[in-house]
Amino acid sequence: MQLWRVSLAGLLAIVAACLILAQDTPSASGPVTEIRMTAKKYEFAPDTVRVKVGDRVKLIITSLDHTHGIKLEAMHIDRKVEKGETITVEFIAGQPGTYPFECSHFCGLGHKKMKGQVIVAGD
Ligand SMILES: [Cu+2]
Repeated sequence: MQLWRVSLAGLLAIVAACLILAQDTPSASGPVTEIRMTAKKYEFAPDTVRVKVGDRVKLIITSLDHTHGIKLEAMHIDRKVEKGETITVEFIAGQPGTYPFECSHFCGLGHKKMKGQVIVAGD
């Protein structure tokens, strides 16, 4: 009987710990938002991506004409997209705000203008 109580207490402690951990990362179980995007000289299409706080965002990016890159600094993303290839980058929309991204691989005269933004809306 005593042993049963000890193990029950242990079980409750584990459950409590799991709940606390789960609260720390509520967004990890949020819905996945998939957004397809193309990159070409000198634009991302769409160039504005709207998501909600807590979304797990999957950007599926295809480069149509040249090697480009996507640098989304706030999410610690900087990836190259080779011509004709498709990459997937994922992040969790943790905080409301507007987060700019840009092409991070020199692609020509308009490279500096090749930009976009992720807008994370609050509840
Ligand atoms: Cu570029």
